Amino acid sequence: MLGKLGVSLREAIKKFLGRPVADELAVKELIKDVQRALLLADVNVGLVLDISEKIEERALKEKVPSGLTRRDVTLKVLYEVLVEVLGGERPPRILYPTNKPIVIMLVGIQGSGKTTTAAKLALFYKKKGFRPGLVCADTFRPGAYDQLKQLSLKIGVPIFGGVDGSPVDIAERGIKELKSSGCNVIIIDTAGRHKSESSLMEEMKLIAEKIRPNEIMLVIDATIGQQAKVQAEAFNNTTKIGSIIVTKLDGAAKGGGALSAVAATGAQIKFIGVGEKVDEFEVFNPPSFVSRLLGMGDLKLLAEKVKEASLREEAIKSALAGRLTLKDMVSQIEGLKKLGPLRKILDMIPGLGLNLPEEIADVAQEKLEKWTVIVKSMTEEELERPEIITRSRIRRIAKGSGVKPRDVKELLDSYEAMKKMMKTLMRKHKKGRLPFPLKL
Ligand SMILES: Nc1nc2c(ncn2[C@@H]2O[C@H](COP(=O)(O)OP(=O)(O)OP(=O)(O)O)[C@@H](O)[C@H]2O)c(=O)[nH]1
Ligand SMILES: [Mg+2]
Repeated sequence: MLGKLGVSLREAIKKFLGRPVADELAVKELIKDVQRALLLADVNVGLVLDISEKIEERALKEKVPSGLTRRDVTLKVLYEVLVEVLGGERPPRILYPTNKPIVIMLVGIQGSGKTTTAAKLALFYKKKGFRPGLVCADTFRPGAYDQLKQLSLKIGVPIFGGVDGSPVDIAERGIKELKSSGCNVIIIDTAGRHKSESSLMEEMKLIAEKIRPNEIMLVIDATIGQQAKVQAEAFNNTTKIGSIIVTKLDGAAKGGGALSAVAATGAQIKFIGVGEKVDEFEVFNPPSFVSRLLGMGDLKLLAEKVKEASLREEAIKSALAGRLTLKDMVSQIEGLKKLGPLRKILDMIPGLGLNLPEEIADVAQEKLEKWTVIVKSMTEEELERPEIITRSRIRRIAKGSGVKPRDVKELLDSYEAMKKMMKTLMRKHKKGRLPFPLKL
């Protein structure tokens, strides 16, 4: 997939990894190689400059969390910037039928791959357990029906078409017939008589008004590179229920240009075609796409590791730096819990020899929620100096927050335990016995 672009990006990374240190020079060289690869793949020059700037800025400035290297951070940045360029982390929202059948209409200029894609899409839904049906509303090209019929036989999906009438008539009849025979995903293949996007959009609007599909998918041929932008833009401005399928990405020298240009318009790419066969088709998910492109399946993992490591550092530092108040504790635990069990985090600091009190390490989510409410029922004074909280105050706080007095007591006990632990940690730090650098 994206043969050449992938190869040159992977070579750039290999070269970068082969450098003795990931210094400014190495990062700049990597960026140059990435630029070259992207430009060759027909990615827009402005976009390439934008990408380069972002990588340079972030790769050299972002903090390197302990346990990781500048190299890790640079690769993470490269991965993240490319994912962003292709549409971001969020997976595409594929439309599925609920209790009502859905109708999907495919449009696109001549030869873009609509008919092939109609069958691919039908197979995709069939594999997911739905009951797709195909409609051939292409009355323009002789043999259009036969082509789709052949494909439908191959994948074992019912088809409607090959009858007289206007495309709209055929589509309407097809939808009705397939629905009544139990299909719940109806895919309409239309004619691609258009060479330009403007006439295509006109006709698309006309047909769509009549048959009211749930989704219109524009099929774009990746071999046109960044020119895909014009089509995607016109399409995006014409319909609100549109998404995009980019075909022929297998070996398309300009595929990178096509994908990035489409993504830049804000249109959503939902699927890609990666071969002539009916199963050479996939959901377009930028994170996994970029990981494969860069030949590093675990780049997403690395990105998460880097993020987590710096969060962890922050959390520990702020817990140690500030005098821990009761209010802080609850939010601290909340924050730390997001990083996994607290104990595991502190265990990661080698040689600390710290035993976290059980009751804090294992604070359950419900308890944490309870504590959050309890803290809100306390006065500022109580929060600052918990030692003034007498039994009668405990009863009042419990009442105010709708919990039992023993819940309030438990929070106070946990707070004492945590404070003690922090003191031990601080003592170790002052004696210079903390194995990690800490700027307090
Ligand atoms: N390599 C490759 N070829 C593809 C892909 N998708 C479609 N094709 C080929 O592209 C050619 C055109 O595909 P069609 O599906 O007939 O395109 P169309 O948009 O229906 O064409 P018209 O109906 O004439 O507008 C065929 O030879 C397909 O096999 C793909 O993802 N990869
Ligand atoms: Mg066709």
